[in-house]
Amino acid sequence: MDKNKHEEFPRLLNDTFLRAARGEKTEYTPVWCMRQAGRYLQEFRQTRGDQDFFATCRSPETCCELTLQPLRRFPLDAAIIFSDILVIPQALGMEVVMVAGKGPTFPEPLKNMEDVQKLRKTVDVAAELGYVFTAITLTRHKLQGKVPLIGFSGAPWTLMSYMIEGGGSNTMSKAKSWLYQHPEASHSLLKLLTNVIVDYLVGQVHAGAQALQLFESHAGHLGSEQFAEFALPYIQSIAKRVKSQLKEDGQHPVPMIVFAKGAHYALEDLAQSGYEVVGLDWTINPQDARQRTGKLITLQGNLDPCALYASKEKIGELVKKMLQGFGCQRYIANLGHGIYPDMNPEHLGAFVDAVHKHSRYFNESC
Ligand code: 1CP
Repeated sequence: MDKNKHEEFPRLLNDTFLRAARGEKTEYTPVWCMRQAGRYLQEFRQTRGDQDFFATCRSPETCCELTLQPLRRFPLDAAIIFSDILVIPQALGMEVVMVAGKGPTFPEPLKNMEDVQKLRKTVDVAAELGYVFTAITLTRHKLQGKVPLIGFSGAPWTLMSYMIEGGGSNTMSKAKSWLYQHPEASHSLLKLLTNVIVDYLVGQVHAGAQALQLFESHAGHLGSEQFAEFALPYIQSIAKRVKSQLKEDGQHPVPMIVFAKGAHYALEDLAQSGYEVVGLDWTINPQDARQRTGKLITLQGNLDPCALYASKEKIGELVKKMLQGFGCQRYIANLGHGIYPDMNPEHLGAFVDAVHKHSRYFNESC
């Protein structure tokens, strides 16, 4: 990858999100929203049209357009590249299709160790996922330095659970049965995923991503012991390896965010897992989170997405309370999970405005 490409990118005009992520002082609290490029926007639905979801993911121009749409509406402090976490199982050789009304589906999920053996042992990420890198580079140019661009990946356990369940699941019982019945096979699959994720995230930075978020969306299905055995070591290894690879490549480091949904039991461990930022879901109380993690990391989150169903006035009150709970520095505001398709975009606007308005006032005094 051409390292010098970075020098050609437009100059960054708003680095508030990056400064907060690095633990530097900010005049106000930066804010973005998980799934900000999504179906709740009429223009998103129009652009997506009837096109197959993964065909959209493979079209850099469309990914770029979808990424930019929420920024035209709201003064968000970061963009996140439109893609999906399930492009990695595809790169490993699995078929994933989007079934209307059902979500992403694997026609042939993993059933046993023999199926793991059939996966690609190594993945040339530039060849298999180069379309994501192209989308990132294009978006960096089209953003014109307005805000930083976040790249992302699913974390190993979350990807493993989709590959075994074959789609979404309430219990994750098939994937969890592997952890109890086939711990060794589970570890070899998790290791394989970790290797691909590291190359994929490094490639995203080379392509122009200015921060990275790792989504361990299914952490809540693991208890603390299984998280410690099957999730945390891989999460830690990803941060360490991505950072050392970037250094070796002569690339600037970028802040890394870990979002382990439902892993409140592991908050202290996550705070020391090598990430600059820990993303929180809405089940964690902001004051408790701050107390348990100290002032050494930046926290991100965590308004209940369903709070966007409340009136704009109520959203303002909830934001004020959330900002007070987290304290004014080392904080990035977000929802505790992605925005839902039936939500009113204006209410996301009210959320963003309330964060900016109230935090300017709070941050003056600290
Ligand atoms: O047709 C559509 O538009 C389908 C909806 C949709 C969208 C908008 C899917 C299917 N993926 C996406 C984009 C997406 N996915 C982004 C875009 C950037 C942004 O945030 O704006 C991101 C970051 C993801 C990541 C993702 N995909 C996660 C991790 C985040 C999370 O929500 O926890 C997960 C779990 C997925 C899987 C997935 N993809 C799509 C759906 C409906 C799901 C969930 C399936 C399930 O578990 O039932």
